[in-house]
Amino acid sequence: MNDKQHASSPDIEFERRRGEAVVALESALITHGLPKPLNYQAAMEMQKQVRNAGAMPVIIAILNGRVKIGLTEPELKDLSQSKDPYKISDRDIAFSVFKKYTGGTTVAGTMILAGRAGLHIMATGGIGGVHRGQSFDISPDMRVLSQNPLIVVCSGAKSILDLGATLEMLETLGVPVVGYRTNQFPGFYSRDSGFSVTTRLEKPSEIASFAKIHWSSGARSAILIANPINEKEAIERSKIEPIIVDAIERAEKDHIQGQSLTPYLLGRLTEVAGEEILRANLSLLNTNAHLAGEIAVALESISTVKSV
Ligand code: PSU
Ligand code: MN
Repeated sequence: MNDKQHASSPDIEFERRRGEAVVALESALITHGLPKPLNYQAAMEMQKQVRNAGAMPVIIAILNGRVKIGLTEPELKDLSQSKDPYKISDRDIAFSVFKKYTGGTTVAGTMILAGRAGLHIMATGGIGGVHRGQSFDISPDMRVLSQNPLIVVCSGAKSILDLGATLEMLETLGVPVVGYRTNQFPGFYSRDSGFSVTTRLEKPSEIASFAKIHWSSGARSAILIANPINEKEAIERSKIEPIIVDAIERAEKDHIQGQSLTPYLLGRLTEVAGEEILRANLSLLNTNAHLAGEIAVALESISTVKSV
C-alpha cells in the first residue's frame, strides 16, 4: 500500500520484510476490554496464534505519545499494567501523540495506523457498533470500516450492542460481512445472534481472493470476517442477555456515556459472569488471531504471484 510513506514517518518504527505476512492486533482490548493480568496473557497468546499460522503479529498502540506498530514484550507489559490508559479511536490519535499519552487503540484507531503502515489485516474480539436505545452512540469503528481497505477478523460485534442496527449500518456503509464457515452473524459469546451474514466463505484463501476482488472493483471499504467462537467455550445467548440488559440499565442510572460505556458494560459482565465470560473472550480472541494469520499468509501468496 504505502510502504514509502511509513518508511519516512519517524513515529513508526516498523519495517516489514518483503513477502512477510503481517497481522495487526488492536490494543484497546488490552487496556479497556480485559482485566489485569489476563489482558497481558491474552495479548501474548494472540501473538502466538498469529505466529503459529505463519504470520508476524504486531500490536498497535501509542506509548508516551509514540505510535507503536509492534510492541516489545516489556512494552506490552507496561501497557497492560498502565494505570490510566487512554482509549484511542481514530480522532484521538493526534491528541494522544500531542499530549504524550499512553493508550490502547480501538478497532478504528488500529485500522488507521495499520493502514498507514501498509498492513491489510487486523484481528480483534468484537467491533463497536450501534448502542442499544442510544441512536446517537455509534462507534467510530463503523465510519472507519467504511473508508479503509483492511480485512478485520472478529466474532461479530460486542454483545452489548444493537446487532440489527449495527448490521443495517454496515450495509449502508458498504462493508461486506463474511461468515467464516457460517451463515449466521456470530453473537460474540455465542455462535449465533439470530442475524445472517451477507456472504459465507470456507477457506482463508477464499477470503484473500474475495478481498482482492472487492478492492480491485474500486471499493475502499473494509471487509468484516465474522468468525464464531468455538463450540466448547460458547455461552448460550439466553444466559448472557439478562446480564446485558441489567448492565445497560445500571449504566443509564449511573449516567455512563460515550467512550466509557463499552468498558463499563464489559466490566459489569465480567463481575457477574466472571470466569465463563473471560474464558469465552480469550478463546475467541485466539481463534480470530489464528484465522487472521492464515488469511495474511494467503493474501501475501496472492500478491507474490501477481508481482512475478
Ligand atoms: N470488544 C470487546 N472488548 C473491547 C472492544 C470491543 O469485547 O474492548 C473495544 C474495541 O477496541 C472496539 C471498541 O473498537 O471497544 C469500541 O468502543 P466504542 O464503542 O466506544 O467505539
Ligand atoms: Mn461510543
